[in-house]
Amino acid sequence: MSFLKRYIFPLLLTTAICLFLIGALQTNQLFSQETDKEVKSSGQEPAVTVGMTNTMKFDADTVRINVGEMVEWKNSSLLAHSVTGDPAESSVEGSAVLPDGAKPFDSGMMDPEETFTHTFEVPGTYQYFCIPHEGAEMFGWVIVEE
Ligand SMILES: [Cu+2]
Repeated sequence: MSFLKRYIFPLLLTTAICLFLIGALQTNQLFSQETDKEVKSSGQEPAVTVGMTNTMKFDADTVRINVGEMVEWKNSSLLAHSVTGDPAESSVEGSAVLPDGAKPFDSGMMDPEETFTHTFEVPGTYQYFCIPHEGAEMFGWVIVEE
């Protein structure tokens, strides 16, 4: 009995924990595959990809696309950033400027390597900003042509 208590039970417990962790990892992988599928099934490829840098800039800071095209942002830095085209989220007036009739957009906080996409349906010039670096004037512009 003491042999069971000292060796077998801890071994069983460890095995159970390992199996649980493996199960959790697999579930996570399944979820992320699902997300990939959803993104791909939207069928749209980004017209352009904009990086986000350690020096608190969007790179390129200005991009030109046509109506209906999608822009992808990738946080290619070690900092958290956001892509925010929503005047309601800004603390300085003029950080976000949208054409009339355009819907605001906001990535929320993006950790390193995260991506965000937005499709632009209304022509005009959009100015967006990064919430944590608004004070450093981390701004970007999307010019959407008809
Ligand atoms: Cu930023």
